[in-house]
Amino acid sequence: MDRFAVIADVHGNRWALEAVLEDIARRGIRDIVNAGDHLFGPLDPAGTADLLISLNLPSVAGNQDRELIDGSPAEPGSTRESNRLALSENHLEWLRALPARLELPDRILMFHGTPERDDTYLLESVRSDGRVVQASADEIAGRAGAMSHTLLLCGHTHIPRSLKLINTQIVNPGSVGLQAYSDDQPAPHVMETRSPQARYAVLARLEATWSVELSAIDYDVEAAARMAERNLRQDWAWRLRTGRAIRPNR
Ligand SMILES: [Mn+2]
Repeated sequence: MDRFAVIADVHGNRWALEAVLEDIARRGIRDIVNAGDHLFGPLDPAGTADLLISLNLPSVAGNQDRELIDGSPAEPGSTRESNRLALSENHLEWLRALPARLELPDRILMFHGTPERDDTYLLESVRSDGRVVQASADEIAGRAGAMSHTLLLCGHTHIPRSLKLINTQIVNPGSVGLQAYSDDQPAPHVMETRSPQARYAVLARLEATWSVELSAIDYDVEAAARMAERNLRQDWAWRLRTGRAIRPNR
């Protein structure tokens, strides 16, 4: 794996995934790894699952993949319920088989949030007032644990970032399928790239180090946004079209 692409947080956006795969192929890159949260959302979970299963990429599970396969009942009318209804047993089997962490050749470790938790941010911190800030080196080191890998690959925040801490390169490629969201844990906050483009990363080995390219590409945003609208999710449609989490009051 001297040159490969990293994708994450596809969130059922098959249109964005297809565009990213095309861009990766256009560049002659054959190896791709996937850091999780593959299907969750009001778009095309089954079509996305079919495509990802056919690709057979080294992949880990995200927190919202876990929510689709845990045994707890889904709230009627929730995304979780509609996704479970849309997915076949084959799709769910595929999700169940995904590991939380994956060791890749040459001391590369991939996970969704942090090595220990799929629902914790690694490179960002949410302050108690809801401000999202870049995590300090101490915070990142505390969450990452022993930094014995040359490369850590994560997702979950949907914010593309790359940084080097001591001897470890840490890369979050950003989200293929959803450029903005809001969450109420650990405090109410928003995450947003403020651009509708799909994100992924290309990594290339340069002797003992890695060069990292964070890519942003166009895709058929309208097709995805119209699907969100068809599923009565105006919030998702706005986020897909703008890369912003909250629609301003008019
Ligand atoms: Mn996630």
